[in-house]
Amino acid sequence: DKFGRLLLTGAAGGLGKVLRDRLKPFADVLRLSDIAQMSPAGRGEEVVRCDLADKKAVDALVQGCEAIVHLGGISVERPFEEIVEANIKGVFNLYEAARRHGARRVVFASSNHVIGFHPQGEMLDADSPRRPDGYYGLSKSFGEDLSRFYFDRYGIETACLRIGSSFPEPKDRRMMVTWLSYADLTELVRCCLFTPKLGHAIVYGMSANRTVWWENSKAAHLGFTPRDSSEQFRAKVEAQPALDPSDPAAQYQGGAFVKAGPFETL
Ligand code: NAI
Ligand code: 15L
Repeated sequence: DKFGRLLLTGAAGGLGKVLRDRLKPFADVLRLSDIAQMSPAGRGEEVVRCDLADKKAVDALVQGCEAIVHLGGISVERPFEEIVEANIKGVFNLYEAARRHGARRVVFASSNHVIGFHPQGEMLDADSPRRPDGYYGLSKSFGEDLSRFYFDRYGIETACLRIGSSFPEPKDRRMMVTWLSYADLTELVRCCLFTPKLGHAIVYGMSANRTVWWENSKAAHLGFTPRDSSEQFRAKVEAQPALDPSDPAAQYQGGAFVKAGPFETL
């Protein structure tokens, strides 16, 4: 299975750099895009620098692509005025371009921050109510709803990946639960790109960690089985001092995001 041309947005970012090599086998041509500078195009690559908030540029970016892995956007809590450009207008521009040019499938990097205000320890699934923990989480929640609309109205399939914490290693106790290894991330994206019938799916992105707060039974059709576990890092993580249990960062699934801001932008 291979696409003719696959688009990867956010290619200059942490996960974009990881997936740049790992998605290569899935397409004849991998088109890479970001607002930031990327390393020059290698064999089988195209590099297009563009701002997701620029509708015309995004329209041209998507033309010719059969599928999209959408990682581009602001990835942390920021003032609404910034989030609205990159994440809200950005995801709208992307789906409009997909509709206009006939791209059939999107893997959308949503986030655990759409459910960040659920208490730690509570088990959630795809149908649990969303409780975004900030403007960033709200923008991902919008992206999930927007992609649902483009599926219902136009049949564009999307997997919304509610990624936990995808870094080389978990950095704290919370990430022992939310960690998603790069290998498991790659396998999750592969499953979403190639499952015969994707539909519109919500799937949590975490490795096979000893403790988890999310379950993916409603996304079983993807055939995703994580292989890694954060357990190998436990001694290192637990050598750090624990947060005060009254700290909201220790109480809610979104961790420190729940206490970011407010931002004074007036
Ligand atoms: P990152 O911040 O390293 O990468 C995001 C990329 O998007 C950056 O290279 C940035 O330049 C680009 N970008 C920002 N604004 C843009 C704009 N207006 N137009 C075009 N490009 C723009 O983030 P990371 O960690 O690589 O995450 C990738 C995606 O996955 C993001 O959408 C993030 O929200 C999501 N995610 C990541 C998690 C993680 O643990 N790494 C967890 C949950 C979600
Ligand atoms: C996210 O959504 C962020 O993009 C990432 O930088 C991490 O902070 C992650 O969530 C997390 O919750 O650990």
